[in-house]
Amino acid sequence: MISRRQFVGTTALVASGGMSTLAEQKQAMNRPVVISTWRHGLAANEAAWKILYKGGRALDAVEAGVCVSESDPNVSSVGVGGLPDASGEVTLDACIMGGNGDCGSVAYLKDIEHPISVARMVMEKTPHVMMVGEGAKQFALANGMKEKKLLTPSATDEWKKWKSEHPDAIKHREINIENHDTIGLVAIDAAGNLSGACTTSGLAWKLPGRVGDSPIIGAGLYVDNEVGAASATGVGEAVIRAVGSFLVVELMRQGNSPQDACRLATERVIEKNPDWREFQVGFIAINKLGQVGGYCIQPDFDYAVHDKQSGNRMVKAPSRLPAK
Ligand code: SD4
Repeated sequence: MISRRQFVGTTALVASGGMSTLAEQKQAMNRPVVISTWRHGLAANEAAWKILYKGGRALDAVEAGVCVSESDPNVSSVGVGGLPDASGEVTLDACIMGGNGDCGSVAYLKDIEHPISVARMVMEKTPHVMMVGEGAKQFALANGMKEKKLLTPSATDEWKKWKSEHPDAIKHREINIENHDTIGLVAIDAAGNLSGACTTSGLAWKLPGRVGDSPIIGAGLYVDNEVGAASATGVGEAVIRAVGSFLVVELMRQGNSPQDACRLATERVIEKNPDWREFQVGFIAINKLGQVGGYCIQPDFDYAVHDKQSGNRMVKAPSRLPAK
């Protein structure tokens, strides 16, 4: 029997897609689909697609996808290539979520290449949702992860340069608006199950101990199997104030398309952050039909989409501010 929640979700989707019958809705379904933030999302999508096109689970696909970015030394906001905090230490944040409220998260994690896999272990092997710092690291090591030095030579050079130019004051928002290419990746599999993953080294030169939106369920990532999934990129403090990804999913539940939900959530971020013109926030979203969307404040955000019809490609997100 269809639950009231399922009925409401389905009705909203039919309304948002302009479809009148469930048969029409089924025909319009685009599954599987994976989408992810920024250009490095293309490689992440490839890895996720290898699992999705064979009928694999969205949860496995999202983890495999973002692991590619975490291992890439050229991606300077995620994993091994991540830029450090103000003291020169790389600290990582990540979370993962399945469609039924199942989620796990790690924050302020050091010396581990794949925080997303630790987040998944928190979800699957503990009664907890979130682990941080040394406790999270010891948990990872006890569960088979290897310790690894994360600061690359080029990240060290960049940090030294920044340090010499900013010997005293740390104003992290001012100095970090260029550094925002966290990977958020959300997918729907052939069976119609949704999952998402989000992983980052956070804002470069952040105050030691700072944690952003990316490992916070509801802020950097949210998934509801009956509605859709969303992830955020950009200045985490601004996203947290609006509980951004949860808001995108709730806006889809109310009948908005993924595109409109991302736009409306960005408007909420703008309302909650008077200095919104000074920084970037972007959202991506996917709904139960496999429709996707994205929206951002500054006009420089694009996301990668991989589906059967069109393969893997970049899509430029519409922005609140026009190109300069
Ligand atoms: C954070 N949202 O830690 C992250 C930063 C980032 O794309 O790069 N996002 O605030």
